[in-house]
Amino acid sequence: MSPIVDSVKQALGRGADITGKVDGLERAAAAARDRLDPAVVDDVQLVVGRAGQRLRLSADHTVVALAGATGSGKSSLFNALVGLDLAAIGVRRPTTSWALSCTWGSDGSGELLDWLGIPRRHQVSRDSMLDTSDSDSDLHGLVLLDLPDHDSTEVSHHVEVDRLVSRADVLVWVLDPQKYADAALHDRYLKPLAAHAGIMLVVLNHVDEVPKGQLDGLLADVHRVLTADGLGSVPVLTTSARTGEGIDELQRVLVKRVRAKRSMTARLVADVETAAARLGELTGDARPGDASRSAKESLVDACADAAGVPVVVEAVHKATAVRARRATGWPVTAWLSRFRPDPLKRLHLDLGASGKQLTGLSRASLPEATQVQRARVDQTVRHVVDDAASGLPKPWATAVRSASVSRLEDVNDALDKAVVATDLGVARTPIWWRLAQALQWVLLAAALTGGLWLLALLGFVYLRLPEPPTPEWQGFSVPTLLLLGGIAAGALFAGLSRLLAGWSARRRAAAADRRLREGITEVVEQLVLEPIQVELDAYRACRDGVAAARR
Ligand SMILES: Nc1nc2c(ncn2[C@@H]2O[C@H](COP(=O)(O)OP(=O)(O)O)[C@@H](O)[C@H]2O)c(=O)[nH]1
Ligand SMILES: [Mg+2]
Repeated sequence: MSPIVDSVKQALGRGADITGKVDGLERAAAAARDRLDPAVVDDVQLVVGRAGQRLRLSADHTVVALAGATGSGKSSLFNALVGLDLAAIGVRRPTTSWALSCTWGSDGSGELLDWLGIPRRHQVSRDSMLDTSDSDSDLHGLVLLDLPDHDSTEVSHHVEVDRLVSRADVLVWVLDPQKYADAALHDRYLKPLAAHAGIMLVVLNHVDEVPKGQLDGLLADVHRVLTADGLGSVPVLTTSARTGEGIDELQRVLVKRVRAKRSMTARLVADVETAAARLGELTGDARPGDASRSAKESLVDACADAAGVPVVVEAVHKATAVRARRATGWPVTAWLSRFRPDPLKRLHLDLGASGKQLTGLSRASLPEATQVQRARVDQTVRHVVDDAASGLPKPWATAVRSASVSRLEDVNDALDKAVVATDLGVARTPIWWRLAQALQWVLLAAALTGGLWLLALLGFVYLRLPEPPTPEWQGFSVPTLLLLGGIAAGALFAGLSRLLAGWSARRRAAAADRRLREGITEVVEQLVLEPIQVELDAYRACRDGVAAARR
């Protein structure tokens, strides 16, 4: 959890509601960073930061800002509420470029005023005044601000107004009957704050100057203009700072707000919800699925093809068959087959475990992927992306798309490495090969023994010597049996071994295929699917964060 949210949680007792919302908005902003319009994300993060700061400051104080155009009567109303002529009226001296504050019950308000940026010399404490009246205790906790004119030509005034409008808990818009429809006020401040109706008041000042009989029509028009801003629910009061009319009512309304102590959270909730709505507009409420199993499989297939897996598997098949035959065949033909090339050696893949450690990172002599194979990989990636990004709003779909190709350049190399690093399982010599080989040698020895024996007998006949007695078995002479039996059994067994060798080769090829695909799946997951997954997770985090902020 972030430090901001932590401190927000510490400030609890101020409604777990708002902390959950700020938390959600913060998560959403973090997930949207580098994915959505940076200007929007910056704004949202500002709101998160501001909310966290305000929540850490005094919850016992309600900051009420008097805002409005030059001459609308902000300073006059400020003085009327304070009961003293603190604010300079009707003047535009440099001092008015700073807001003036008056605090009722200043205990613990220092940090809040610092955060609001009110210079010490512009801070007044109502407690320190001699003439504290009864109504003062009602306003305990009020921090009243007299803002600079929002329509001032001085840039520093605007900056000050904007900062305080964004930080105050209650906004009182002081309007002049002559200028209440001023477009600058409505476009710059009121319309963008439509979600803040709950923390706003409109005060129509200078009513002493409105001819009797025209007031109702005027109020109706003010209401019409506010409704057009989306602020139809904002209460409109009428005052005259000159005659004192309506000041009591204004004070009563402020007392109510200060006592309820709800304005601060209401302000933050409105801020958070407005910011969340902006993110929500860009994010929507899609439910993207993860890359499907079938999509993964087709991606692994395409990559396996491009990496030459079928070529390697075929080589494993052939090499195993050749080696098995060489080991288990009739020794004479087996010896001759040594002169045939080994397919794995040709691909430089028969390196054994230690050889691989030395050269594992060098490229195998596999054929380069063809254009068609590469195109198929690209197309499959696009397919996976389309699948994953379907239903996502544009900026998020774009993020998924660029994530999917962010590491595509590394894929070829990684696939080569995966193939070279895979143990193809061809180094081991199966026991049955050795047994068969031993048996073949025994049979060959028997045949040779029989043959030599017969030759010796032939020598006796040739030299007309008496033939030595030759043992017989079942009426056949043993040397003949040895010679013919040895050859026949050797040939028969070699045939049988050939069948077994074929089976052995198929098994090893299948095992090599499986292991190679495991390696390739890893590459695909790491370089293609994971980056996509990160974007989808960010999307969900943003969507859920926005939902939590708007709940
Ligand atoms: N007739 C009339 N004049 C007012 C009223 N409120 C303020 N004024 C005058 O309007 C001028 C500007 O007032 P000020 O309080 O300085 O307005 P600010 O610029 O909004 O602070 C001053 O001359 C005030 O005396 C009002 O309710 N009725
Ligand atoms: Mg003023």
